Amino acid sequence: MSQFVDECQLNVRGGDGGAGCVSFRREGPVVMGGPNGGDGGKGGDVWLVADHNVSSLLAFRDHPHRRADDGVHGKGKDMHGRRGESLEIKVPEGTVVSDMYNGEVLAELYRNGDRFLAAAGGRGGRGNAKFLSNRRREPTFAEQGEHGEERWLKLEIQLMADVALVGFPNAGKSTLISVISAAKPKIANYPFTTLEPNLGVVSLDDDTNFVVADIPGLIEGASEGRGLGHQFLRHVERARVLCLMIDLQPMDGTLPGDQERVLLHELGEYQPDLLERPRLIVGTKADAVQPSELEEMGWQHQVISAVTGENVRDLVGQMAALVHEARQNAPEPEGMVVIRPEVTGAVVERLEEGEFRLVGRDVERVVALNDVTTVTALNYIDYQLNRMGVHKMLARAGAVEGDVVWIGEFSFEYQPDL
Ligand SMILES: Nc1nc2c(ncn2[C@@H]2O[C@H](COP(=O)(O)OP(=O)(O)OP(=O)(O)O)[C@@H](O)[C@H]2O)c(=O)[nH]1
Ligand SMILES: [Mg+2]
Repeated sequence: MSQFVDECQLNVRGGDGGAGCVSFRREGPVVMGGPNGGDGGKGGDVWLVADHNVSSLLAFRDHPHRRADDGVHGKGKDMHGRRGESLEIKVPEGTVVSDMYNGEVLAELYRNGDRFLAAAGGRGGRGNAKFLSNRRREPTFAEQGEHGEERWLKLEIQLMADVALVGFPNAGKSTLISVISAAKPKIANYPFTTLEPNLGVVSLDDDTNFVVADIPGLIEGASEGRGLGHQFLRHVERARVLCLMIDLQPMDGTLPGDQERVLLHELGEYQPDLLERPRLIVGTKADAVQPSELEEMGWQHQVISAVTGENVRDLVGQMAALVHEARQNAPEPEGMVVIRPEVTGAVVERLEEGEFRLVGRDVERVVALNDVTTVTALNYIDYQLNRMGVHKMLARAGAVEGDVVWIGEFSFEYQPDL
């Protein structure tokens, strides 16, 4: 039995964008032709993808860092750098992804194929060919690639039940799950032994496994809040297949037919389409009843004994078949993607006295030049920042002449417009 890790931390990092290139055409007697530096390639993205062949988060425990490839730098002769290859990390179905620091849920990857962009690769830098303009005939700078996004995530598995075991208290639900899966719930001969749903993975062979949920017992009136069943009906709601477990040796003597009627009534009251779900009906504790008693009760359905194992394999086979069919019919996964707002433009932050910081993807990009020491590069930066309204923003934030303004690693002295 493979170890089951249901929570882990994961550090993801998109690839860095490749740098743009500074290069000029050299042809014949022309000493320096036009600029022909190519753009850097975009860094690869990191995606989390739900995959039904992955069953645990174990792989991340020893290797919590995952990184996509960097983009390749641009070259001369207008050659653009190749994109960094994206990384697809397979996670089990039912993985819930949240931000490790603030706990915010970012994505729920429930079904095979659901995907989430965990860390975007950085944009590639533009080569100097892109900076050619009427005013700038010889751009001697290009952009650096942008860094890939990096973040710490918490992954948790919230298994979704394929099959929900639904029955009266004491019907033998926990006993069955303990026999067909590795789940080891408490079993006892009194009602309401199970207070919280237990989940177990049933593995038939390498390719076939499904999740069974042992739900606390349902009683008449559960849909109106009686007993424990009510709050757990929502677990039933998510299951693809229902298995009604009817106690053939009920403590309180409720006839099997009445149990079946009550269970169906409660399910339907809670949510009518639960009655449309594929379902199996099975009598439990077959070892404790005589065939003649079954006949007296008018029992028409199959019977099992979790204690002797009678018909259990057969029941598991039927579950697998219904689950398989239900999976096939399941609507195509929508490929859940969560889009996070991104700080574009610019925001002014006040640091200590006389210092400010400009934050935002766009301003940061403006200064991401390979060579910020050339006059053309500095002119370019000044022109772009002005165009973005940064000077006005700084004035409004109270900047005065000589104050230091930071953008990333780059800094300049503030000069108010004269
Ligand atoms: N003879 C016999 N007894 C069984 C069988 N399955 C379960 N039992 C007994 O029935 C009692 C209740 O079993 P559980 O599996 O705890 O029942 P449950 O449906 O999970 O009950 P709740 O959690 O209270 O809803 C226990 O004493 C079991 O040993 C069976 O196949 N044959
Ligand atoms: Mg139980």
